[in-house]
Amino acid sequence: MTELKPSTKNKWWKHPDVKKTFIFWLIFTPAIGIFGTQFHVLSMPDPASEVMGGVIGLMRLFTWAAAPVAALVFAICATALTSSRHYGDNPPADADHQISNSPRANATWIVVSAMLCLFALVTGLVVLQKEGDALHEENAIHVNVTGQQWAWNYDYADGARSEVLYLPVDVPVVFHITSKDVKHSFWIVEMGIKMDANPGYTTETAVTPNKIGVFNVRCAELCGLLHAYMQNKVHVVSKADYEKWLADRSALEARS
Ligand SMILES: [Cu+2]
Repeated sequence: MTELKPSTKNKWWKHPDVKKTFIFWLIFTPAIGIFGTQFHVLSMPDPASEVMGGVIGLMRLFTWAAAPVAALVFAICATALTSSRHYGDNPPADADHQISNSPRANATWIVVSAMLCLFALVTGLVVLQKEGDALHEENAIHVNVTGQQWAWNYDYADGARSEVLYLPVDVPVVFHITSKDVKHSFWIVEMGIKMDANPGYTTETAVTPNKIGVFNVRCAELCGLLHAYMQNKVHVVSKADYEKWLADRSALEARS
């Protein structure tokens, strides 16, 4: 193998392939970031709670944080695919630009990946905290949620049971969740909350719906044959409509 002059050997960044990779990286980073964040908007529902707004914001932030890393992998691939080939058994004269076994490169990558993990952890916990906030609201409505193969039932504080979830807008609601048979997961898609429903145990989650409309409740834990159909709707209505629904429902139950 041809030895390189020490001055050239140390300046690996002057290698044409490294420069090419850098240019690819400069192009790919914003491309992945922009495409990724637009893709999230297309695939995620319009938020119906502050928590979901936070989740979508987090997905965008993580996409931008991951874009330079993904872009580096793609840039190296693109350089490898577009650089001139080398044939023969011997390595090319300039092959000594590898950075494997470089303590500095290892240390840099460990520090960068640790910082990225820490960033993801801290920003994730901040959004999770928002979900926790509604748990401690004094004016919150409490609803017991029971999952069973393959339906959700809702018990309100007044003892009445409903197969449809009605909630007033802008009022915090605490869900006490359990299961009658196997593990399920209570998921209100547009509100960004999801919590396991375990038999013999009650879990809690809370949210404040901030948009009037009809949203999806699904099971997010594979729970048997009809798991995919274990879904119903949550109706978020004005406070007046909610009171009316409660009164109508009580009247219906009194008659039956
Ligand atoms: Cu399920």
